Amino acid sequence: MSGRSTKDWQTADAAHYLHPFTDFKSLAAKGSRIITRADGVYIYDNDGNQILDGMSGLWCVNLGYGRQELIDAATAQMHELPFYNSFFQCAHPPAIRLAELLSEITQPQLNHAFFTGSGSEANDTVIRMVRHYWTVLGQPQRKIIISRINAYHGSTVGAASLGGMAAQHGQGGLPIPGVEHIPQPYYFEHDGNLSEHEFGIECARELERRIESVGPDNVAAFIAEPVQGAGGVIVPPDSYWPEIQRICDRHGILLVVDEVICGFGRLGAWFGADHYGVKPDLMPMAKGMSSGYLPIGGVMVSDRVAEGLAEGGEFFHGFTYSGHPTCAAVAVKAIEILRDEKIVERVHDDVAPYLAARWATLAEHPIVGEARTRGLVGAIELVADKGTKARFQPKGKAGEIARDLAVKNGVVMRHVNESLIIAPPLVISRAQIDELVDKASKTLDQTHAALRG
Ligand code: PXG
Repeated sequence: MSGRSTKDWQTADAAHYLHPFTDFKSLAAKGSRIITRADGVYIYDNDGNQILDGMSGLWCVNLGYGRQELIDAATAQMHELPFYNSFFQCAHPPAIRLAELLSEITQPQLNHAFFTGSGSEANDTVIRMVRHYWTVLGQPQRKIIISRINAYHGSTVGAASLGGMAAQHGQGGLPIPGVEHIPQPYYFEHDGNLSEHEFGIECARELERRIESVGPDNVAAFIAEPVQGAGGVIVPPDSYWPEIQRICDRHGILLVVDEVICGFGRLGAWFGADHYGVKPDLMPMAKGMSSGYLPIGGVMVSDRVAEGLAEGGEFFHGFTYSGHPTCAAVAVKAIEILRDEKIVERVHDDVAPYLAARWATLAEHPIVGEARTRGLVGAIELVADKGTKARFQPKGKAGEIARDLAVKNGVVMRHVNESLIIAPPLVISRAQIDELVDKASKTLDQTHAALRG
C-alpha cells in the first residue's frame, strides 16, 4: 500500500493517526517517517532510502523481514481456520501446539501457557493470576507485587503500574494499589564506591528490605526484566540475579521474569532466565514469540502455580484473541525456525561475541562513557566528560540529536535519555554488524560536532 507522496502520507497521518508514546503536536510539525517495506535486516522509507534496522522493529523482528515460511504459515492458517476462540471448552490445533512447543523450549517447571495479544496483556494476566493464586491458597492478603524503578512492563493500567516509569505514572492516576518499586541495578549511574559485584548484591538486597518493610506475608511476587530494555538496556551485575533468586526462595514469593524482550534468543539463550540461571514461576512473553509478524503474547506458568489455580474454580480472565489461531500458527513457525536453524546457538557462539567486540571499540570515543552489550542488545552512554561521567545538558538532548543523525546515516537506534540503544535482528551477519558499528561511530562523531556547536 504505497503510491502516495511522503508529504501526502504525512499530512493524512498528522490529521488522523494518534501514534503511541508520541507528542502529537511536535510530530505533526516534524512529520513522521513513512516506512513502506522491509527485507532482511533493512527497512525502506517511502522515498526508497534503505535503513539498517538496529531495533528489530521494536525489539521483535528477530528473524528479520520477509521470511516466507512465516507468511505461508499465516496464509495456510487463514484458509483453514482464521479465527476461533478458546473459551467455552473449545481449543484448536495451533494454540495447543504452541503451548506444547513452549513447554518444550522453556525450563522443566514451566509446562502451562496462557495466551494474550501482547506483552502488556501478559503482565496484566500476571497481576490477576498471582493474586488469585494466593487467594486460592488461603492467603488473600498476599497482594503486593514488587517491581523496579525504570522497569517497563507495558502500557495497560496494570502493566504500566508494574512498570517503574515516572512519566507513565504521571498520567491517568497510576500506579494501581499494591505495587512497590525498588531501585534498579544500573551500575553506570552508581556514584558510590561499591564494586560491580557488591553493587549487584546491594541492589538485590533492596528487595529483601522492601519485603521486610511491607511484611513478607503480604507479598505475592517480584517481577523484573532479565536485562531492562526500554529503560535503557540496563545489564545487571552478574551477582544480582542469583541473590534475587535466593531472596524469593527464602520468602516463598513468586518470581516473575518478564521475557518480552529477552525471550526467544536475544541474550544468546532461549530465555533471559536461562542466561542468568534463575527459575521463574511465571514468564510473560510476546514480541519475538512470532518474530513480530503477528501480535501474540502469553505467560508461561509453572506446575506449582497451575496446580494452585486448578483448585480455584473458574479463573475469570481472558481475551477474545487469547491463542488466536493465525497468530499461534505463525508463532509455532517462528519458534521452529529458531530451533531448526540453531539461531539461538549462533547468537551465543558467534554473533553476540562479534557484536560485543565491535561495540566495545565505541567506548574509545570522546563522548562515550560506556559501551555495553549482552547478547544482541547494546547501549552507549553519552557523556560530556569521560572522567566524571557528567552528562550533556539539557537531559535527553544529546540522545535525541544522536538518534536523528543515526537515521540520516542509515541506521535505526533508539535513545533513552542519554543513551543510545540497539537490539538488531538475531539473523544479522558479521558484515551487517560492521555496517551498524561504522554508522554508529560516524553518528557519534557528528553528534560530538553538533554538541560543540
Ligand atoms: N514487557 C517488556 C519487558 C517490554 O519491553 C512489554 C512488556 C509490553 O509489551 P506490548 O506488547 O504490550 O508492547 C514490553 C514492550 C521502547 C518500547 O520504546 C518497548 C516496548 C514497547 C514499546 C516501546 O523501547 N516494550
